[in-house]
Amino acid sequence: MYNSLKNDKEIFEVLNLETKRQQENLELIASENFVSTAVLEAAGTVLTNKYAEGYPGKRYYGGCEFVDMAEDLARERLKKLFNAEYANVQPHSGSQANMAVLMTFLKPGDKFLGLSLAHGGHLTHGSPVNFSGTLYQAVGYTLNPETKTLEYNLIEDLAKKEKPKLIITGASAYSREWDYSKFRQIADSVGAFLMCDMAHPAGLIAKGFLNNPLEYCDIVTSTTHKTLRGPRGGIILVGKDKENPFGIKTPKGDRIKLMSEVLDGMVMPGIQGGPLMHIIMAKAVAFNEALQDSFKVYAGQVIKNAKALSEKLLKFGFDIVSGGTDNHLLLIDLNNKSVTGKQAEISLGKAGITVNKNMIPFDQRSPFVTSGIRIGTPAATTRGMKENEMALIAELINKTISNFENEKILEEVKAEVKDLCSKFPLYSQLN
Ligand code: DSN
Repeated sequence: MYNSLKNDKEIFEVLNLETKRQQENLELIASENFVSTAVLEAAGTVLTNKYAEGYPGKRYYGGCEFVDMAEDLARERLKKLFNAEYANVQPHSGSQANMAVLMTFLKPGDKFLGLSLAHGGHLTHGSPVNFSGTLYQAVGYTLNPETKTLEYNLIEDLAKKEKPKLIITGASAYSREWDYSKFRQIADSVGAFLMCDMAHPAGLIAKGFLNNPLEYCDIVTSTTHKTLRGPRGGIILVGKDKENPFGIKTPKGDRIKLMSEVLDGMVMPGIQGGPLMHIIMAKAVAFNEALQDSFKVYAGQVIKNAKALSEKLLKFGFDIVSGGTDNHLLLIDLNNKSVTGKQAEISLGKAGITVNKNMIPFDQRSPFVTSGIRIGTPAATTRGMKENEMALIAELINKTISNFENEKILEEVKAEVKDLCSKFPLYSQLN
């Protein structure tokens, strides 16, 4: 692989450095993962050459008969994976998937509710620096100050007061389960549409380890590169609703037909032009991998690892927000360790452990400093690491944070990390 790139020495050097960084460091960023070499290869194919504005069978360009096959496969595999009735695999990113949904359900100026970014939500769930917070009236719901978990009564009160047209569920930094049926009741009580952005836990939901938003929400978006372990990109899904078992209100007429026409049109030409056909083919490859039984073993291990890591960190006196995790990530409140999120991210980075600083609920510090870090297990689990390695990783994190200004100890941890990573080889064929 990559032989032709050797002619471009500067770029080849960048590629080698990044490959080595991924191989020799411990990747604990909760939103990252390592794709299979099949997905890597699919993302680097001749399909990148093809313009295919439109949808399979209805394109604005000739010569689309084979990329149509790739997109049909991606859509069908994705529908099977989530038992969905509708799937759109064209959004270039999760943000674009969310933009297409907001623009479908809302008019500029309309009101919606989303989990506040400072409490674990996402930029596109109403942050004032994002289109979602400037085009619309976004109101953030927050977590219970004591338990740091969702408090459905408060959300219901807020919904009744604000009367939003749409409610967004889902988060980027929330380690607990979501009760979508409760959100459905709240949305119905105020006549709002219900959306879920399941980007973080999508792979865990696909294999039945977490509640399934498709059963309750009118519409579901996701990225494809987190727990789903595909190429970087976005998707939009609508669940099956034949008997309308949960009383989901339809906008009008045939829900699926209407949604397909409106949503497809909102993705292209509404907010995007030509789809990235090489990425759509790579998505199809990843969805097929996720359909396999082995992916269920993987997804289950991601959660076991997060729980093991959380329990061990608790023993070292770390304050895990909400006391633990139900999914692939945990948020650590570092206030009792006298270190900021920024300092922790930097010192862990020096020690070869990659994490991101993260606001904790009710954080007193700015997003550039923060009082916490977010840690996730999807990438380490892909390397084959299990509970024993999580125990070692907790020790290494503890050693680093306890000595965050001691360069000698950080060097020691870095060597231990490199040794651990060498036992779980990654992309050896690319060396
Ligand atoms: N930036 C992503 C994350 O890290 O969670 C969300 O899109």
